[in-house]
Amino acid sequence: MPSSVIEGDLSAKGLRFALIVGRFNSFISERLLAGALDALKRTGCAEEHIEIVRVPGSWEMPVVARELAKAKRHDAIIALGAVIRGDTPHFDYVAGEMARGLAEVARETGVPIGFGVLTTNTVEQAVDRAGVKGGNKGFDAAMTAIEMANLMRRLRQPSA
Ligand code: INI
Repeated sequence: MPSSVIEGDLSAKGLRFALIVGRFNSFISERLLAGALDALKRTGCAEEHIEIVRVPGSWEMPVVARELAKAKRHDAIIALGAVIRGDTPHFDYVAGEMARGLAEVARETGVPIGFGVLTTNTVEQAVDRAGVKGGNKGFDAAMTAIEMANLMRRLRQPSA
């Protein structure tokens, strides 16, 4: 039997969040934002503890996440957007650097980042994951950010 199990709970009470939202493909990212806000509200996050930062597209997310994370004003960040494959290799550069950059910021700063940026082959796949058949990945990313924010708090307690 393990002597202790450390995990984060799903209460957002008293936690602060920054939501980075891409304007590109905004018909998707606004649905993801609605899902994330729903999760935060339903888990007890106060409205004044939610900051929304809009960026032009997913490419811009890592630099903004880094600035926010370094300021240490939030317990977690949630990135919300959609990169949808087109006819050129552009998708690979935007999606790859966005994902790599966000992961790097979280590791470098210790501020968890909920990954709610869709990377899909088609518009239909994105729609499905923004509140239709595949649930709402913005909601899911917010729930993960809540759990991670609580987990990081616990890990930083001397008695954890
Ligand atoms: N940004 C996205 O968030 N999603 C996309 O699908 C996308 N595509 O396909 O081009 C996209 N491009 C814009 C990019 O994120 C930057 O905002 C732009 O290149 C200016 O730096």
